Amino acid sequence: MISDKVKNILNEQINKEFYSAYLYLAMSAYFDDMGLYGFANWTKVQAKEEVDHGMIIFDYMIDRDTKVQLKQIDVPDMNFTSPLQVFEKILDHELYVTSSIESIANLSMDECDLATRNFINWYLKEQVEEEKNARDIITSLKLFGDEKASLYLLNDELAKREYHKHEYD
Ligand code: OFO
Repeated sequence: MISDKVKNILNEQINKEFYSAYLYLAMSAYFDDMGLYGFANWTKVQAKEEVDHGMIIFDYMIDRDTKVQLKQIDVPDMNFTSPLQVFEKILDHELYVTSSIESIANLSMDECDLATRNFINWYLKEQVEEEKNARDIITSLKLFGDEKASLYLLNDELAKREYHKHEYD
């Protein structure tokens, strides 16, 4: 049985994952507008993965016979000024999500909910990858971002990202 505290924090996390999808979609639209279609692709694929993250928690709550409460999704700030600024926002956002996943891990331990503690490990691992992806792109943008030819090459690289449904394993 999931406690009320764990139920609430999981419901909040579903909302954060769907907000993340919204945020990445807003970024994708910005890049598309600039003609940076590879960047637009990368952020759109990420948006789809965020929906998967939300759905995995949704399914877990259903499996545990726990009430899902959907909350309003905030509108993301769409004032983007450059590819580097967008990826810095992504890193900040993912650091925030990591800390909220860590809060779930800590709360599930406090509540002796070992199933949720075990479940959330997948997200802890996922966050390491998401932070690294953002950091790597920031590094490239800082090194070469001012040169049009390099931005074009990076855009080409990001165009290769393909969406694969994120499954919980
Ligand atoms: Fe769901 O990991 Fe990004 O936000």
